Amino acid sequence: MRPLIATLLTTCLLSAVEVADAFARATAPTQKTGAVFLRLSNSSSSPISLTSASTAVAGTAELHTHIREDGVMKMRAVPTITVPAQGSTTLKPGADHIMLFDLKSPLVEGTTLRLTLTFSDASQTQVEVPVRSADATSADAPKACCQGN
Ligand SMILES: [Cu+2]
Repeated sequence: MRPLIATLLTTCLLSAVEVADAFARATAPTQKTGAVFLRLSNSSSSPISLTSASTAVAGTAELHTHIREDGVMKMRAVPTITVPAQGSTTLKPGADHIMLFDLKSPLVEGTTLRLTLTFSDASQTQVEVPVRSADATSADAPKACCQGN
């Protein structure tokens, strides 16, 4: 067994799911809901599901997806979001996302929020989530071009 894998196995509290490219969208002062997007990569040989999320900045956090119903895109709460074995799942605008309800204060662009993710293997991961603009579509810092996309 190669040394890197041996190291990972000995630190067994580490989740097999790695989080990347997390971002939240800035919210208006009166807005009580927000959304977080990120990519989950599963390095293990079995599927692992994201089962819950929580953050101090919101009363509750739900796992959501978008479905098309009668030609209209609607949001639905889902119990879990599965990350395939040796694969990845991307939570992105218009698809799966983490929905924040009952925001304690607006999400301000340029700040960060701390999110705790719990997985079906009982592991937990804390993520520092940067807040991007209200219409951000990726974790990248905003570009001057691309208005109206
Ligand atoms: Cu939602």
